[in-house]
Amino acid sequence: MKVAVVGATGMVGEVMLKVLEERNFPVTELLLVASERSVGKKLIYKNKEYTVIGLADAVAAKPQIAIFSAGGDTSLEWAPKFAEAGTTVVDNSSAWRMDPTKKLIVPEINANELTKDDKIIANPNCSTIQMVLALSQLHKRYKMKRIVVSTYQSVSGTGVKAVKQLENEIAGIEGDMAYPYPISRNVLPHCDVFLENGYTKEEMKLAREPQKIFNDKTFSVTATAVRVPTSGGHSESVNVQFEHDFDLTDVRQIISETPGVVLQDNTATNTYPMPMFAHDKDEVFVGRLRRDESQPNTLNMWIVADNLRKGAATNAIQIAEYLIDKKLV
Ligand code: A2P
Ligand code: 11C
Repeated sequence: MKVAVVGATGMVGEVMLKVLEERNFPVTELLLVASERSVGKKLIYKNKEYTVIGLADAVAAKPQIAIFSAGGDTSLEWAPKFAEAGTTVVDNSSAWRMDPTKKLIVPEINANELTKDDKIIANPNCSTIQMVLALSQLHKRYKMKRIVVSTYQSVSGTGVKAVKQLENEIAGIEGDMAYPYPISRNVLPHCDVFLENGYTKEEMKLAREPQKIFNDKTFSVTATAVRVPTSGGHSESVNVQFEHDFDLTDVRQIISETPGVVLQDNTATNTYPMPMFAHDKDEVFVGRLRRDESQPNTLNMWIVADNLRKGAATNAIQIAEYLIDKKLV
């Protein structure tokens, strides 16, 4: 496969190269693409040096697959150009997610919707991916009615500048601020920009993307997204009400059998998911399973994943693997 990684110099791009290498992705030719600022820069993949190229050169090279993580504006402008040249784009930005003509894919849930005609495929938001994957098999069995989710999101979700802000604050160094307030020793109920309805963009992604992924509008989601001073790994407290009642033993069994999900749930041994355990892992970790005693058919759970892996790079690469496996590219 001739593969382009667009945004290869970025934080997600770096993880993409690592994941492609780890999974021994069938790369025959690799194009590493970034902004004009980075053209000529050298990057290493599988011990070999590659020179970063610009977008126009990458389109002209007609890769079979282009995996994008270079921001929404780059995707809006360039994904259609790649698609026109015959390249299938897997896009990690929010640009195309809610476009009714584009599919929003978590491979374990809905990759079977993909066809050869899908030339731009959207990767969901990181906090959405881990939540829907953890809930996917429970939804099948008990049918979700309503989700109330509160997130505890790491600074790596914001980008390099935010990671630097946290590091500077811990080291007591003055520097540029990615957030309007300090993040060290603080918690910001503010991920991404505020919208007219008083929610943030991140909260609305959590509210809307799951229905599209499950192709099901019969359940609803309300979210509060919070930034916490962890460097990597997003955590979520999820309260989910089902149509049907459940048995906690069955819930544990279902979660432990959900592809891509690991159950970490034993209060006797203080076993529960944490960002420090999820770091550099491709799976989604679930624990603190307990019945919400305040209303029927309702479950409380805690979900953690590496937001740069399953939340971004790994999910996008799994989509690309599916396309190859099913001969859709
Ligand atoms: P560059 O390093 O040349 O700026 P991050 O999410 O860590 O901020 O990274 C964003 C990625 O997207 C980087 O690889 C960045 O390249 C790339 N990028 C940003 N703007 C553009 C653009 N206009 N065209 C191509 N790549 C871009
Ligand atoms: C965050 N979820 O943690 C964001 C980062 O729509 O792909 C990813 C933004 C997106 O702030």
